[in-house]
Amino acid sequence: MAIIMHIDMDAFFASIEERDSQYKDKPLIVGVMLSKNLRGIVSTANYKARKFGVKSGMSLKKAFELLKNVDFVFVQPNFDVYERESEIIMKILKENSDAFEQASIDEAFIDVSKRCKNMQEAKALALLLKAKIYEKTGLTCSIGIGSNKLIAKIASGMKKPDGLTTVKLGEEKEFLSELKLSAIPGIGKKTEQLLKKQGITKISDLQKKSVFWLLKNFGKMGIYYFYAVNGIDKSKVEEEEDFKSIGKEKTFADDVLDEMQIYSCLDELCRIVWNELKQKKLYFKTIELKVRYANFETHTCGKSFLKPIDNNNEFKQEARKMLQQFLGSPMRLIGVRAKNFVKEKQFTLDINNIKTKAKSIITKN
Ligand code: TTP
Ligand code: MG
Repeated sequence: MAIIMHIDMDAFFASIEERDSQYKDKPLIVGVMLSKNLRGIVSTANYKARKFGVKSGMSLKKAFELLKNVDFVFVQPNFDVYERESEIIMKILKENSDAFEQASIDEAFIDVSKRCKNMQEAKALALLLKAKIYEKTGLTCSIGIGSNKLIAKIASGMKKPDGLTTVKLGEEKEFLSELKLSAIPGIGKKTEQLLKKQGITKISDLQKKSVFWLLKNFGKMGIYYFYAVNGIDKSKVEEEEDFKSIGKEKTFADDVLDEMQIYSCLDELCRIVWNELKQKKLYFKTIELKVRYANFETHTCGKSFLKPIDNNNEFKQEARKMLQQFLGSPMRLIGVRAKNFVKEKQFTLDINNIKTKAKSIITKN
């Protein structure tokens, strides 16, 4: 039997900022403010701010509105600090596992099947890891333990913050049954709405459906849903081998405000990057966008997708969507980069493709 853990730091950026600031018990938002009139989005918020409805990805305008009667703290991200803390945490996890896989800046899967004889031992190790991480960083995390990555990932989100949830072998299906459909990585709002119209609201409703029904309604994705709702995931805990990227930037001769000109430059950059990817037979799951304003203020923004991007049009459309939020001030440079490569055109339907829900991370440097 495999014993897998998923470790996810609690309100990661916000917890670090709270730890390092003198404001301890206040709602705190980390976000990128693009101009003084509150344009920008929330990267994350501490749990005190979340009580008021503040969420990752929300516009800062809306977040500030929600907290208008409250004494709160706003911080711009300090990405270098987060990277440093992440390295410390990942080192602890790597040293205490049989196999290790980093899934994002603040989460990882570890396989502990060899060093833990049973769930009891795994639970003890999880408590030890929590203590070690806290001792080295002063930060808390939530851990899920199960017989595979899917179950461990869902379990880690169950009792946040500072949670520990274990799911015994054989109890996966029961554990999932009462959860909302969106608990399954890869089932987003659109699919949830679609299923709701057919009276399917909980995972137990989907567990009753046959693989044929799922295949008919969702194509290949239906097979993944079938396995996932039944608690099955065969993917291994393994380190990503390829963190390379391919990108292209353009510095304008004169600062540009005109949206059409900026969009067409972006299209051209995407085309150049796409051609290079095609030559190397690479597809990819992350787009990174870089924008430098006339005053040299520079922003990078990344977005990851569940399925590899496999056509140039989709690449352009997604890059354009990401650019939207930065328009409105004269630009000096734009750049686009493809990361997180997938060899050949493969849509394997395991958790590796659904690793983390689509996530946008914006940094300022
Ligand atoms: P998450 O683990 O998704 O969120 P979190 O750690 O802040 O909170 P939770 O306790 O629910 O795990 O993401 C990790 C960090 O990634 C987060 O602290 C900030 C950053 N991030 C963004 O910049 N944009 C986003 O849309 C999301 C979801 C995260
Ligand atoms: Mg987290």
